Amino acid sequence: MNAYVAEVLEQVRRKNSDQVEFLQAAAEVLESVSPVLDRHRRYRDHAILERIVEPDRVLMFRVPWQDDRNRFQVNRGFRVQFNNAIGPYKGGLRFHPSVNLSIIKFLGFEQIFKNSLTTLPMGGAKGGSDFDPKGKSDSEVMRFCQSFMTELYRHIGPDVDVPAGDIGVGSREVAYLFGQYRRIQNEFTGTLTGKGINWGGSLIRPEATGYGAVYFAQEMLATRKDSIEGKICLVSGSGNVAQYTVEKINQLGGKAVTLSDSDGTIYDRDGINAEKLAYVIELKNIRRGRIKEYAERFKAEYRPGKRPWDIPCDCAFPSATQNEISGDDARTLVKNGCILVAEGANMPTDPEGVEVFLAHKILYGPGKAANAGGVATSGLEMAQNSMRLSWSREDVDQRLYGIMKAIHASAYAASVEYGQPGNYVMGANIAGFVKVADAMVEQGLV
Ligand code: NDP
Ligand code: 2IT
Repeated sequence: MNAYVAEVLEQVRRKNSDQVEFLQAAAEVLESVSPVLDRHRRYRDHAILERIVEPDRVLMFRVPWQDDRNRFQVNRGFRVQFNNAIGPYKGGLRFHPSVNLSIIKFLGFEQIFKNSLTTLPMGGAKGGSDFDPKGKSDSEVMRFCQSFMTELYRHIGPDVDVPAGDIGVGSREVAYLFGQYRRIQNEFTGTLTGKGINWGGSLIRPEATGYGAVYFAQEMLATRKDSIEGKICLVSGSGNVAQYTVEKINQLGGKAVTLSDSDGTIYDRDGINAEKLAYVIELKNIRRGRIKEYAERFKAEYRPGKRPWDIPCDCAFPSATQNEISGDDARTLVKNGCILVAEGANMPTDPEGVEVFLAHKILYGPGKAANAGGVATSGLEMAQNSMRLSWSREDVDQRLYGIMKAIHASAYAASVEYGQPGNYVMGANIAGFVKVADAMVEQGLV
């Protein structure tokens, strides 16, 4: 490894020793860009690595709210504005009990390079709370969102920082957050993305991350003159990303056979067709039920407490959460014939698992490339809001498809340029990094 990279990585480890997820993400990116630092002295002279690993600012705040029994509750809110060298801060909000500073920093750090890859002008940020929307009434979620925004509003804006959804933050939460922002600021601007279609949202944004992940998979398969048609696919999670991943797999002639949630996995050998997917969308987004009910409804197999990875497949689309594929899971996938992994989730494969996929030279699309379609379409929502226009489904889908092709092409080109053709981990990290690093060099020491 390049000596400068090793030195900065050591500093990062020393300064953030308790931030396991952030260290994992930082180590992967820094190790990947090591050959770039060997070739280009200017990044060291401009202290790019020291600067890029330190967020511009970290906001942490109290979120007090009242539950339906009038009891006072307090959660912790976060917004990490990591880097705005190429555009306003942009990234989702995650509401999940596991949320802490390490998780928000890892997500914000990844977002810098992902957003750079999209070809659109967006910087990197992430936020959220340890609030758990599960089991809460709509009124409780509304009061929580209003309280969260009562602090966050002063730090965001259409040219400053544009939040969106992530785990636990879907159309309902974005709507409550936007309503409160609009009220406090007395302005109607595109300060959040993922908005409702009738009030500034973009068509295809709900579908974008899942569709994009499958488009990215198609691009990887095309390098081997193959396609998704006829492929057996495992999908984890059953939320926003998983749902539209299944829809696009079906549209392109593949067969999705699993979905999961934190309680277990359903395995439907006949495939999760459009009708069954409509049931899942209603179950998860309206009734807010558990995936187990699918097994009862359609006589599919339910595997309590298990993830999908030991089921034989051609392709895997992890779409739940970080570190959901271990080294052992990766070995099992490869042994069972899996030839492609496209990450809908952020950092779903742990470092040992990544090594397994790279060693076996399977088509492995890391999250910051494969799931960039979501934030890219958020960028398209921002563009439409600025113009006060809205584009058709076909138009947005076409642009999304073009962006996923461009991300694939630039990641592939960087992997070739640095001597490891088809290593998309290296390629995506380098392509995403160089654009931001050059902007930082050009803009001076800030
Ligand atoms: P949702 O909240 O809609 O769905 C999340 C799904 O993952 C649920 O099925 C949930 O199960 C499961 N899940 C969440 N946490 C865990 C956990 N700790 N263990 C097991 N299962 C878990 O979120 P999204 O679909 O939006 O996000 C899924 C992933 O995709 C995340 O990694 C997110 O960062 C990433 N992503 C999302 C984008 C977007 O546009 N939404 C864009 C790019 C990436 P349960 O209901 O039991 O919690
Ligand atoms: O991880 C991600 O890229 C997202 N959750 C989407 C962020 C966004 O701003 O649309």
